Amino acid sequence: MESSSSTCNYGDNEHPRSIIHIDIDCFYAQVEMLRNPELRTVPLGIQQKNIIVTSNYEARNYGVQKCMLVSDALKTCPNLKLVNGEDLHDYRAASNKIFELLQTWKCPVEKLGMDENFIDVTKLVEEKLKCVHIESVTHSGHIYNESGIECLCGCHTRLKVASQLANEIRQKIYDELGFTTCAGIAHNKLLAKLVCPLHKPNNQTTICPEHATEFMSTLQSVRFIPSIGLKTTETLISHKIISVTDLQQVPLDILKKHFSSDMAVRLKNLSLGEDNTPVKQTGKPQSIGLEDSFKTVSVKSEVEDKFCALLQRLLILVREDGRIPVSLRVTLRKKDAKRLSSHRESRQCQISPSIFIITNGSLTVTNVGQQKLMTIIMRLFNKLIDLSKPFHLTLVGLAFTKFQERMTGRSSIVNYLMNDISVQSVLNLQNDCDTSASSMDYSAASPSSSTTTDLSDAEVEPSPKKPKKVTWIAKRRCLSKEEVASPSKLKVGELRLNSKELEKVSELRLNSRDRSLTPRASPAKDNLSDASDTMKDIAEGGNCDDCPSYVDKEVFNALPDEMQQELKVMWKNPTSSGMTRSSPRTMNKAKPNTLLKYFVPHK
Ligand code: DGT
Ligand code: MG
Repeated sequence: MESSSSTCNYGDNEHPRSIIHIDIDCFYAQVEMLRNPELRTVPLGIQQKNIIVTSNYEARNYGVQKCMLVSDALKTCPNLKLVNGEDLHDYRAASNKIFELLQTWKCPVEKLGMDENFIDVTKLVEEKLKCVHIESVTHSGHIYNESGIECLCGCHTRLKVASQLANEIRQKIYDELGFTTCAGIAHNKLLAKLVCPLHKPNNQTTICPEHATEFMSTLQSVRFIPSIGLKTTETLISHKIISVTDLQQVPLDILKKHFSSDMAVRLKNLSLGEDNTPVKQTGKPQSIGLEDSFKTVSVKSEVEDKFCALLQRLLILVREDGRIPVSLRVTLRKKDAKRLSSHRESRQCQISPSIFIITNGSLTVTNVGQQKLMTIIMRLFNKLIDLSKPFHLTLVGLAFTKFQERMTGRSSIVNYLMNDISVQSVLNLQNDCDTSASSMDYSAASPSSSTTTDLSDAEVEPSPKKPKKVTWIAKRRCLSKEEVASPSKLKVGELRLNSKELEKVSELRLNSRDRSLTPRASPAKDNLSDASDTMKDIAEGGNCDDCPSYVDKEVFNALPDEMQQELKVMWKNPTSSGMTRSSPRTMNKAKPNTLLKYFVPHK
């Protein structure tokens, strides 16, 4: 459950936000029907093990339900066509495509599971309202309990516009990807999600704030409130708070006896349909993993086969993700025959990024690289299992848990040039022209994924020993050879520099930072000669006579002409650009996030 600290505070009677919740109809079934159109007209069930995890609406008409046993489903609908849905790859790919499409509205999008997304269209609604006559705005789709007095804050009109947007979004998902969807539209996430399935399939429902309490009271169990989990439900039930109406009616003081004060308030608010949690833009996952469960495996060679199969599938996911992994985790579930129980154990270690090669913008691993990974996996396995004794496993898992992030740190120029990012993108260097250097580059591994490392990388792979500076030199050499750097998942349209320029700028900047930290040594002394030549080549193209003294000329010269001109104008007219020449530090304070700041030498 969200803590109250992560909520936005709005005035009591104001409903400023417009939130859309979108859910794909019979998701796995639609993926299968898109793959094989013959399935569209027959009752279809998606099977995992002996369970129907979903079915198309044709099958639902016969009474086939989610989580039915396959045997029961076939009794209910003898002509049910079954498709195995245990390989989630295509479902994940479809889910990612939908998420990517939703980004095109430039609003915060929060992914919830595989087929649900929240979109905060508040700003878009405001913009739309500037160009339309309020009287001409109508609702699209269904409205929950239409009668209602116009709210003074104007939310009815905003929700009408949001419903039009929801319709537009759903239409685009259908036109471009072929999926029908449902949508819920409300002033908060809770209500948007809850009204979404009211008119299934392929439809949408809007609810206005004045109906929130009444709508919530229609929920039979507190468990139906999305952020109330099993444990909270149990506690509530143990105190005879079963339905949402019970929760609405119980005095807050009583709730506070059983829950923390924050939690009690949150529960009370939820029961009344109040929810201030923001739509948080979803980023890339911190780890990418797969697991395989089975009855029992007790032979090492069988375990190896399982890992090998898992690795093949995992490498496909990593390729699609685009980031270069630098850490690998192995998980086992061990069965304890004596205690009739099982438990999980994991070990992880760093891996060399040089195992991964980027060819034509796509991440690949050679056969030799795969063998290396298998060696690492089996070494981790040996750490987890004492092979001198019998073992019984019921699950093996593999996950890449840390990724190399390049040029996405706080001071990266990417951050200065993108408007609305939460930076998760990676600029893929063409590191296939170099192995030694990139294998050293652990320095920029994602800080967010600093999970504990059970084994030191030295036990599995040699740890990086070369100094950072050498790494950068080798990388730059690589660039100058290839002249390519492809931004795989970066929204290039949002950058003013192209990827090649960004690479150059960032490398030059980092290099100059290196040099500013260490007094310039003679090339012969620190092996910088190649690097200096390359720097000179790049620097020769531009002209920075008008730059202030603190500006790194090489960085400046690597910028596109128009940006150079823009900066020169700003330097010439410091007052109009809101800066003074007094010192770079003052400049920093005067304009905290301007391009100019980028030129302040790092201490
Ligand atoms: P809908 O939204 O009611 O039209 O139908 P679905 O199939 O989209 O259902 P939803 O949105 O609850 O779940 C999305 C997908 O997730 C669904 O197509 C299959 C999978 N799924 C749902 N429930 C379960 C479950 O209990 N177990 C497993 N393994 N997968 C599930
Ligand atoms: Mg769905």
